[in-house]
Amino acid sequence: KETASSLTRTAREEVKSCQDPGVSSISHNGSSSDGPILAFPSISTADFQFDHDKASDIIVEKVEESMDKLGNTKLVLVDLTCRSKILSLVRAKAAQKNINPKKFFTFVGDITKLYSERGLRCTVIANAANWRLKPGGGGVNAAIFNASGPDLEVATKEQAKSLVPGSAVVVPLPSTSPLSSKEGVTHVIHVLGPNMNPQRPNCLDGDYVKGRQILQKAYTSLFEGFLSIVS
Ligand code: AR6
Repeated sequence: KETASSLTRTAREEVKSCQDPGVSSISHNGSSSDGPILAFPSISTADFQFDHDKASDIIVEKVEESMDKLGNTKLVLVDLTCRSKILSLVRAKAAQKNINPKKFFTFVGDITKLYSERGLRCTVIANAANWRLKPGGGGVNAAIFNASGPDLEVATKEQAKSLVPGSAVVVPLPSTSPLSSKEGVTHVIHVLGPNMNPQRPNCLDGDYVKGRQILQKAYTSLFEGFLSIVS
């Protein structure tokens, strides 16, 4: 049976063995001289079961398209573990396309604790939402709503009641939310991606022609939403 301390040790060793060098050695230290950072999860690739290889092509393509518009801002793809397949696919494809690693990089961590646990201050975070914009349901959606307290649900309702696949909504986070006070998050952008899971609404039944278009639109809406906040 594993004890709490052996689990902590395992987690520490896992982080150490990651390629992810952490914040201190990569100059993304969140200091005030840095521009705003958008941290985003890989939309649709867990609960919504979208193919990882296809999703990674779209992420890199959409990041590349946004590069010229970023100014002093940065984009960061986040996942919980360094064994994340989507992170390694995206890292490899971004390197192949010579995408500037100072403007776009991957990062291992809980998107709701990036500053407190990993020292990376991201003022804007994206959520892989559901169409009703409801808390719970698992994945990153549950984590973000839990970490925000009730403020996010109230603030979200003021902006939108629902989302169609491929769209995003920018929600200013009240300063009373713990995600704002502890992590420095000012906005959450909810994004609804394509769904390939028959157990979830609007399943595309493996139609990757539609799925691709919707995921492309989702990332376009996300990055445009981010740029509209920071410009
Ligand atoms: N921090 C960073 N990344 C995370 C975290 C976290 N705390 N939690 C999960 N991920 P998913 P989807 C990663 O399933 O496929 C929800 O129930 C995860 O490893 O959250 O778009 C909603 O209500 C994966 O790489 O989103 C919707 O109904 C990525 O986040 C549905 O799931 C997205 O995984 C959306 O499914």
